Amino acid sequence: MKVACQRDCLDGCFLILEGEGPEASVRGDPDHPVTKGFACPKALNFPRYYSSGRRVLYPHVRTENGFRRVSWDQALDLVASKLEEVMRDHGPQEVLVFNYSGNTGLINFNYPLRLAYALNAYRVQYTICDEAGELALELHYGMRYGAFPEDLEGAEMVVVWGANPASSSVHAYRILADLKVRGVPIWVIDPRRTRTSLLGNHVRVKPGTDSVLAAGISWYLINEIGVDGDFISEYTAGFEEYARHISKYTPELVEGVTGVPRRVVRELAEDYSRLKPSVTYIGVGMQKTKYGAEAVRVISLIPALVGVHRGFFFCNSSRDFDTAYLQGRHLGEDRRVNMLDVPSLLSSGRFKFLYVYNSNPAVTLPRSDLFREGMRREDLFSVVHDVMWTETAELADVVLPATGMFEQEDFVASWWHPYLAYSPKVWEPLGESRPNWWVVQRLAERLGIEAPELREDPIRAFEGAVRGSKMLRVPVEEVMRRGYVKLEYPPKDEYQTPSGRIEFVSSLARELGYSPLPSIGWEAGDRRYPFALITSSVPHRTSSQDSISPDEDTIHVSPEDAGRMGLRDGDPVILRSPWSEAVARVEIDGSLPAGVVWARRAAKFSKGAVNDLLRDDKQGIAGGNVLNSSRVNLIPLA
Ligand SMILES: Nc1nc2c(c(=O)[nH]1)N[C@H]1C(S)=C(S)[C@@H](COP(=O)(O)OP(=O)(O)OC[C@H]3O[C@@H](n4cnc5c(=O)[nH]c(N)nc54)[C@H](O)[C@@H]3O)O[C@H]1N2
Ligand SMILES: Nc1nc2c(c(=O)[nH]1)N[C@H]1C(S)=C(S)[C@@H](COP(=O)(O)OP(=O)(O)OC[C@H]3O[C@@H](n4cnc5c(=O)[nH]c(N)nc54)[C@H](O)[C@@H]3O)O[C@H]1N2
Ligand SMILES: [Mo]
Repeated sequence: MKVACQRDCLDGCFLILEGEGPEASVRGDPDHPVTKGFACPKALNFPRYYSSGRRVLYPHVRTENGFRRVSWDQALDLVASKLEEVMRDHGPQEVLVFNYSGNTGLINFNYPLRLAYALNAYRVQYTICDEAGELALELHYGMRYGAFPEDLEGAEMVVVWGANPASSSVHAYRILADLKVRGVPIWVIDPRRTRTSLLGNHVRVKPGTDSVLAAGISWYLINEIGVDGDFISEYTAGFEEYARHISKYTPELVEGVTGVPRRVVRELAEDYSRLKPSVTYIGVGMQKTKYGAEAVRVISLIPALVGVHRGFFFCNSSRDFDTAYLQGRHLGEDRRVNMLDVPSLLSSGRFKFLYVYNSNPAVTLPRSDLFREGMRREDLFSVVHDVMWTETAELADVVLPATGMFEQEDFVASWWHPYLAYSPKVWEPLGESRPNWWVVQRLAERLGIEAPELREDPIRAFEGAVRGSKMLRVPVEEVMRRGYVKLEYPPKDEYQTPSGRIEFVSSLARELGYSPLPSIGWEAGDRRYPFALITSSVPHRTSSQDSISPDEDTIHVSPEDAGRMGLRDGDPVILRSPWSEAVARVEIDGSLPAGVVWARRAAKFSKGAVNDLLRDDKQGIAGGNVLNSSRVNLIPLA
């Protein structure tokens, strides 16, 4: 049985699944051009994970003494009547549908929003991941697609900038490891030493200063090494103004701000000039900083200086599918609230009805402590549809069981490679679990919503969304029959900006009210919170998923800081941010520089969670998050 992984991950694997239940086996499809016959540790664990005791098997309703199992009819009747009550007493502006990326199947992700639109309710603006960086690319390039896996395979040089594919994209890591064997230079820009940084020249930039480092590389190219004048005059606009802007970021200033010696900045600039085509693999991790999307702008413009068409990769999800149709946007008003604001809004009394699917915001949002506080409000009715008993589900008024990855059909597209895959239903749903679209259809019936979109068969809905696509050249039935097909992206040298060129000075930015030139910047440190707190992915988990037993994570501290503070492995410390505290055990970690502490994404400590401590303010662009610009103090507890 062949299935497509629906996790929010670049690799978008095509898997071979044998058997049903915990003993089933998973391997990568050897014929798939990117999966190439191997799977990551998460996928190998899927059969056990999806068969585990953490599954929500039946609908449950909260009572005074815990959850009580009810029938689907009872649960749906209750949810529909509460929803009607809130709509009548407070109006749709007090109803919030919160979803994100627990399942990235195009149907499972999008279809349920039809209910939100039909009600004129609020939905969320997706700002927790890479959206700000995506807009950053659009400002200068039109569409955001860049290098594909085959471009990476053919690169003469690779710069991995604030990403850790050894954890977050094992198929990209495999390509990098092969390139290293072939002697292709690899640069890795990351404050931490990682398995990826061991592949090449490791540049230990100070957290949050990447836009300045990118300006420094550009400075050398423009002022000393030379740029590709022919390319610049044929394919770009605004170079002179950009060059003047960059001239402020002198080697002295760049070295002082980023901590990277100017000799290294120059060497990297020389490699950019000498080794072509290169691919700069830009990380979401780096982008989650105060100037993260600005850094994406400057980094993405380096290839334009040396004459490489779209020589970057950040997110290839530019697709011409009619997502608006799949989401039913025509059914009502487009009311959105920035995800990052949801914890503070909920805890301050906003929204009376909350419907969560595909997400575990009680541990994945910044200020997750406020999210949990909000969920405890008496005047909030909350419904969580999830596969597992998560931290968010535990706080809900009604918990509904969702089908696991192999128990539902869907179409899956990657944000790295160009293949669209079909994943059939191959396991019987466990317990009474149901897919996302099924639940909203049943609610719509009960609410008397007439719109045929809320009765539409999900496969037909998907067909409606791809009917006009130029990228998908075959009928949906053929995707289902073949398993996966390659989407056709526009050529690399086509730029969909108003001028049809790479715009060093972005006209779209001007139109949207952003600075037409990248706003290069960095934040000063804060003595009261002397440690930069970085969180990132780990190989055996996707965000908050994949754990079968309860978590207790550690806070990683550099040997220098631990030595200075007299901390040993396992010692408890208070982690204090300007608004919240947690208690965690220390793990001394030689991969960290002094002044930086690390935990895995969505880590849970002996008291509190790492996300409680994180900043919820925004980047200048697209309301993007600044999770990795968070700061804490460490206070030994013993
Ligand atoms: N195994 C696994 N794979 C995943 C995921 C997962 O949870 N687990 N999540 C998926 C998702 S949703 C995403 S968005 C991607 C993310 O994948 P990546 O882009 O690789 O992101 P992260 O793993 O969060 O962080 C990568 C690196 O950014 C570094 N970093 C942090 N701050 C800075 C900085 O200021 N400057 C620089 N230069 N580097 C910095 C961190 O030290 C870390 O090593 O991975 C996807 N793949
Ligand atoms: N500290 C810190 N926090 C982070 C990040 C970080 O780097 N550091 N990264 C952020 C990023 S990049 C991302 S993308 C977000 C991800 O944040 P979330 O969207 O919350 O993602 P997950 O934790 O992967 O999973 C969400 C839930 O979806 C459920 N689910 C899976 N499949 C289905 C389904 O078919 N139906 C339903 N109804 N539910 C399903 C899972 O069981 C899980 O409970 O986390 C963000 N949070
Ligand atoms: Mo993400």
